[in-house]
Amino acid sequence: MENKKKREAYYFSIEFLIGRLFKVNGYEDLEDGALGSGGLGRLAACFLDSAANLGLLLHGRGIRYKYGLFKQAVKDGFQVELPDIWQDKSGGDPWGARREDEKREVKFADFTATAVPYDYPIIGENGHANVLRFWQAEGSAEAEKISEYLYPDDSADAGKILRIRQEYFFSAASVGELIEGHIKRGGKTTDFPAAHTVQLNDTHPVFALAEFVRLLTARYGVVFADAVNLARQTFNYTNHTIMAEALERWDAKLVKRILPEIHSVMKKIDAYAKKEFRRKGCLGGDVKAMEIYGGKQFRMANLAVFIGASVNGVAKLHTEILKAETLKEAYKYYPDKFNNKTNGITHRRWLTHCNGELSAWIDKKVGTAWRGDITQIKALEEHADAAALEQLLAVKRQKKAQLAAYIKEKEGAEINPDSVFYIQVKRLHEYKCQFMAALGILAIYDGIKDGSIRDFTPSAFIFGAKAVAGYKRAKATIKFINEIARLVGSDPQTKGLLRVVFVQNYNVSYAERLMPAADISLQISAAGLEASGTGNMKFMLNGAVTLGTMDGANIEIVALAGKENNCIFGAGADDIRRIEKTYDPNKILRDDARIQKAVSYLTNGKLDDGGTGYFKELHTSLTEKTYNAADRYFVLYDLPAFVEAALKVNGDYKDRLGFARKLLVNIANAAYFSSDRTVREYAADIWRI
Ligand code: 26Q
Repeated sequence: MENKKKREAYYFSIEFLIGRLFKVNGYEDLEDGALGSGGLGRLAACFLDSAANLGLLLHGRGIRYKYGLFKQAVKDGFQVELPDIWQDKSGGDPWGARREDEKREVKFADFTATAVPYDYPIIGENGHANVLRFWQAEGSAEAEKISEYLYPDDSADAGKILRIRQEYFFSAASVGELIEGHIKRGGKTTDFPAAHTVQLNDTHPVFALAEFVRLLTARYGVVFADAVNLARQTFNYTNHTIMAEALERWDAKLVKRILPEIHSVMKKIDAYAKKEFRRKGCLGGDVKAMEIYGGKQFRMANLAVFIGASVNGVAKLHTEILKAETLKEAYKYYPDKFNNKTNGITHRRWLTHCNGELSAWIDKKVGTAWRGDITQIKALEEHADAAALEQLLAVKRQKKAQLAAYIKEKEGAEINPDSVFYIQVKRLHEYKCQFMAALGILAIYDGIKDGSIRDFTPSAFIFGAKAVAGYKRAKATIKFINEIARLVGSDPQTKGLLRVVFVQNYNVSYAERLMPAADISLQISAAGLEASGTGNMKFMLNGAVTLGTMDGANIEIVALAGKENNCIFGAGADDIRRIEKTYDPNKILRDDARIQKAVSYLTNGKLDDGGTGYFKELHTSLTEKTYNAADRYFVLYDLPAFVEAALKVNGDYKDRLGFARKLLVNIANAAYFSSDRTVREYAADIWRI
């Protein structure tokens, strides 16, 4: 086999949450590159950083959105969405290099869009440079719409069509670029996989598979089965969620209307897959579960699993759930594809860059080698003497004071830097259970007032989260938290003890200030639903106790840093499976007076939702079956344990050095969660670069 070029890896992602990529003189007030909504997009950015620093050839491909994720303001406690015009701050986009010479056409049935690349260099500290390429759609007003917004509202057909166009647009531009470049350099179609491998970040770029087959058969004369085989040696798929509503399915009718050739290629792949299933002795229900096309819809995850050489989850538990539940039929017939790649974060951004004080302290204790090789941070464990722990507490105090000053300036809210900082920052979603934290705070508030909670160390609960614009319960939760902030902050009995702050416009730059300042990291998802979490890792690395459920990477965090140095509570994924059929939140409400009291704030008139009906809606979500089961995310089930755990860590905090030791052990054991480790694993096991 001819193999002149080393194999290079490409990361196709609909999101890249870069943040402030380049903090260089003169550009300090550059806006965040918020071309993403959360963990999946930030993971892509961390991977690029790690690959560049490890000298691995990993390039990114995505969309150059005109507007990033909306900017969030909070008015009267309600989220308001404002456009994020990231390119226009401080003189446009100084880092993207427009590549006229590399532009290409992407054809839809009704029009053709021009895909113009903007290249961003991703440079490691060693000078190794990879390229992140964002495609911008041009050529007509309808073409330009394609790269206007991240996640346009897809509740109606017009929005769905736009989403399909976006996904196909960047996938097809990238696949076309790679194949054409390969042939131009004298490569043969048959040795394409020896020179390229592609990681599909969730299902959003999965049209790339169909486009690859389409292009090879239609343009390069490859026979269909060979094209499928080449695709199967090239592409790999990462799953980031088991939530049914996020597993993409596209209406075949819509696909046919705007991408007729892709429609027929995907149908052909489905027929080809079904033949293979039959050869493997797979029948009936198993075929239905794995099928790509059932007559009405295309199931993108099934397409990705059938073609992908590798299928991975992003934390151990998540991968186990994929194998046992979500994709169990595929696991039965294709067990070798499945593997786990526990997520990671780049310590360069999430420690060195965002926490200079802690980094300098680590240098003093163990030397500076950890900056290049994060595994060396483990040596910190030998520095748990009282003097060292006092220094660590002083650093934490400093980061808390800095955050408090910033919050005062940005939000106008006062936080005592000597209080315990509980922080929960992440996308607002019911499964992430911000609502439970809010109810828990109300239970603590009541407990302080009625005297049942004594010796409570003053605490601040800090939240940051964006809610998808059309997600009513998420927006209601933001208002609820803000009302609780008002209630506990204006009550003379509690205001010195309890403080609640919801920070506006949580983004990467805010995260860089929040992660170093937490004492306690809230990771309280309903077990089994948070694929991994990566915020949990950032808090750990900056020295915080995880107050969390046995979910996602929390499980691996406590396995490494010890349950005794963190605080785990609530139902596990197996508990939830056991109770889910018979779970009755109304029974919990009837039987537990404290919970009943906390929940009553939704309806007792002490909190005001401004006549929106939001709080009634939240109450309904707990007590009535709607589009979901009553309390679908087991908030009331876990709430008593959450309150108890939150009070337990509050008590632990009183033992200053004991608490500092927990922080230290967490930091010392965080190296495993470096994306350097994760990217090395992808490179060795999947990409073979
Ligand atoms: C799907 C269909 C229609 C519209 C939008 C979507 C959609 C958009 C974004 C589905 C999912 C996302 C984002 C998912 C995400 O960020 N997942 C997170 O990925 C992290 C990195 O692996 C994990 O750590 C988190 O646990 C997971 O929630």
